Amino acid sequence: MDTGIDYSHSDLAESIWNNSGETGVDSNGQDKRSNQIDDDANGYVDDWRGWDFFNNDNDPFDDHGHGTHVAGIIGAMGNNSLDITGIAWQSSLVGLKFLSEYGYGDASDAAEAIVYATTIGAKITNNSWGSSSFTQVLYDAILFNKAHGDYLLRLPEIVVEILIFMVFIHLVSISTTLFQ
Ligand SMILES: [Ca+2]
Ligand SMILES: [Ca+2]
Ligand SMILES: [Ca+2]
Ligand SMILES: [Ca+2]
Repeated sequence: MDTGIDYSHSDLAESIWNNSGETGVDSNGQDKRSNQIDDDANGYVDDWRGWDFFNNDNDPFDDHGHGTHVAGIIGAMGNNSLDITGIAWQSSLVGLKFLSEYGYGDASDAAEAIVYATTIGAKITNNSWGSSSFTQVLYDAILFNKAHGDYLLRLPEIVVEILIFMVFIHLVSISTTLFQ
């Protein structure tokens, strides 16, 4: 949940989530991704790879850069000789864009994105953003998420991944020291 994801990025492209309800062909032989029909009846037309809640369109492409940056830390593909390796690089990534090209957005769009993430069964949402004021609509969305059993951050999994990452960093620093 951020400014979107550059889903064409070579180190991320293979990990981008696809909505099975909006892919394939419909009964008229049209591509469900672009038939302008809400094939899975979830309230979003042609949302085959996430949603742009800021611009209200089906293209969550990152026009800022921050969302792609954090997506890379989480899920950049490992063992591919490209760029970096994410701390959980076998994850499936869905871009839920609610922040603009300037990095700001509305709590109501964030709330919609949380509900969307909950509905598609996302296990974790990354929330690298904040607000200084309480918003009821956001609070309600968090309660909705909680009621569906999927906490926004599943702490044990996150902790394990961070520990693995720290061990990795430690090994890198040891090997760097050895080879100096
Ligand atoms: Ca849909
Ligand atoms: Ca469609
Ligand atoms: Ca867009
Ligand atoms: Ca990589």
